[in-house]
Amino acid sequence: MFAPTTYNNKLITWVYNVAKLTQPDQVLWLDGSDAEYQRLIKTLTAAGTLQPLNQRLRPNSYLARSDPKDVARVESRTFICSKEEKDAGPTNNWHDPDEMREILRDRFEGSMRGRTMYVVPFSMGPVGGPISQVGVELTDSAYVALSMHVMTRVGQGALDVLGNDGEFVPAVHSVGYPLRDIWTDRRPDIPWPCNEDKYIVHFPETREIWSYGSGYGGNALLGKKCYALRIASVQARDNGWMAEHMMILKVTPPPVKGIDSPDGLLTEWTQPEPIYVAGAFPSACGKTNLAMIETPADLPGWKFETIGDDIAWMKPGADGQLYGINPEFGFFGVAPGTNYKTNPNAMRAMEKDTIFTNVALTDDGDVWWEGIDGPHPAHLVDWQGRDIYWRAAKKSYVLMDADITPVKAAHPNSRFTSPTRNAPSLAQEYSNAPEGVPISAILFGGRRPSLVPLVTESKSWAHGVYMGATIASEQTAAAEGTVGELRRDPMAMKPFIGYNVADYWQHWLDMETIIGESNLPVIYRVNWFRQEDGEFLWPGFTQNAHVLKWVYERVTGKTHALVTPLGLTPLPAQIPQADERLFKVDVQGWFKEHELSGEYLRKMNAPKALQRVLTDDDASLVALALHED
Ligand code: GTP
Ligand code: SPV
Ligand code: MN
Repeated sequence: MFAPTTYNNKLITWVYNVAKLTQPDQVLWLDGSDAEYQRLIKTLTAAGTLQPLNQRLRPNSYLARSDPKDVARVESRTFICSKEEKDAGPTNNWHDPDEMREILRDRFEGSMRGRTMYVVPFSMGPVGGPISQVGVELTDSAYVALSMHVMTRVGQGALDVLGNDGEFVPAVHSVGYPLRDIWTDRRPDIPWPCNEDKYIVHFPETREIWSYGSGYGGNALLGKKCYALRIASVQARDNGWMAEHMMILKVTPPPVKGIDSPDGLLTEWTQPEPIYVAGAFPSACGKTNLAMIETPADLPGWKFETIGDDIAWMKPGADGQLYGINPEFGFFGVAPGTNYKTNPNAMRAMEKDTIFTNVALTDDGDVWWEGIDGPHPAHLVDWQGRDIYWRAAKKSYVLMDADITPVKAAHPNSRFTSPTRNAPSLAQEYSNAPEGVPISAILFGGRRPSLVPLVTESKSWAHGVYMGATIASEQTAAAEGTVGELRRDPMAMKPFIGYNVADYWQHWLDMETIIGESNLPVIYRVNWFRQEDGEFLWPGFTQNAHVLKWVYERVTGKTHALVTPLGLTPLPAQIPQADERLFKVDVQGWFKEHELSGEYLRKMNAPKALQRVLTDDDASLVALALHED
């Protein structure tokens, strides 16, 4: 058994105190080794939480089915417990920290009885890297411990970085399903223990996380949204950097022909420098797809490589540029809709070493979901473990109950958990540039069926911040709520800003002076989702590479752009693949949009600078409207 080597008093005392409160049967420190990973798998298969998949088709891969009531992040049960309510702001649920500590004491008292408490020391970012940080999660879920193994860098390395008195973010997690009462009366465990009562709690001032009642995703893998976004966004504000819900992508153009040699026989080719693009899109709106984009057939020679798919930590470097890392070690990606056409790199990443959660199971022991390649198998076991049958006439799987109820085979928020290293598209900088990659452009996108053009370059940093602040997008299945409803999701961070959204926007505005004008990334608003008559106007997926190419040409000063009231857009010849309706400016529609955005910014008490940008945009629109009349 692994005995931790740490003399960090704060850590040891905290582990002791949490164990005293939660009363697990044993405490196990994780070392992050492969042997340990396999031990966790064994524990979980014995408990019925994991089911081995066909090891020939999916080596080292497993299926988990969650409780049907524990399938996504619970934003309504997520709390920011700052001392003052105004510091949580209008986008967060605030609760008084002292009161919350009492509630938590009550919930966590004895909550791990009969279970093992895993101590999971982890590094967000390469171990010891200049932007990296350490956290420790205490969890009574082996599934969470296993998932942390994939998603973060677990083990002694993180403890070594901590040393005797290093700081770490403490994160306590319990599924809230103890197996014993105070007297030793036992109840049997179940495959997906959880509790109806859920609390996902953050104390931003003391940088602590407490999560109770859920075992799913961002609710439970505390390095991800709770730490790397909610707590880190507060640290970032305090220290002049940024923690964002962004993918990072490397874009390399083809070599260009240089001057021919005097004899005319030798052609010299030079390879232009790559650029790095970050992009914020709300949950389940295409970050993973874009991060893993393949070169389309009509852009030979262009290369796109993955740095990260969900989270970016970005700090100004010594040369003034903004450097970004992906602090994660794995992908926790949306399964439905993923196939060898839409995201071949994700498909390859999950060919092995993957934990699938809430997808369907085929008769030959492989996984299946809506939108995967190939025909519909006649029979599947759905994400809830029920037999379902394909009915072509109904274009649906059905249950053979009295009503022949149509059902989804996989849950819309079913996910794959795969190691980052499995992605063939991974850029070498992911592992060999712990100092991060210089970010030249930032994309903001959302699902907008109308109005918003394919791509618009901001007129200034503040204009770009305004573009991010006013992102609206259709609700997806990544959190509870009504799918399809348009909701505001500023910088795709609405559920993840650990403090007041108005202060967050001010921090974004302040980054202009922190980074300095000559090093500022250029901000773009993009929209892959514009529709007409219910059809997407843009094919999206690999075709998004054309937008990336245009962004590359813009930030490297290689091309002009069309000036519009809303910002700069490509000249028609620059993206000939794009239907002109993708760029149509519906003036009346935008007036309405500005009205709503203005209302929203005022309601959020946005910095005046953002409200001014909106007024300027509106004035440009008036000019256009007059011109058109
Ligand atoms: P989180 O992991 O929840 O933060 O989300 P993500 O942003 O990584 O989402 P992901 O890439 O998994 O989004 C997948 C969804 O976006 C699927 O429904 C895809 O079909 C859809 N999608 C991705 N790219 C495109 C695109 O270019 N066009 C269209 N129409 N849909 C897209
Ligand atoms: C998201 O919802 O943005 C995710 C999935 O990336 S989760 O980790 O569950 O938050
Ligand atoms: Mn996400």
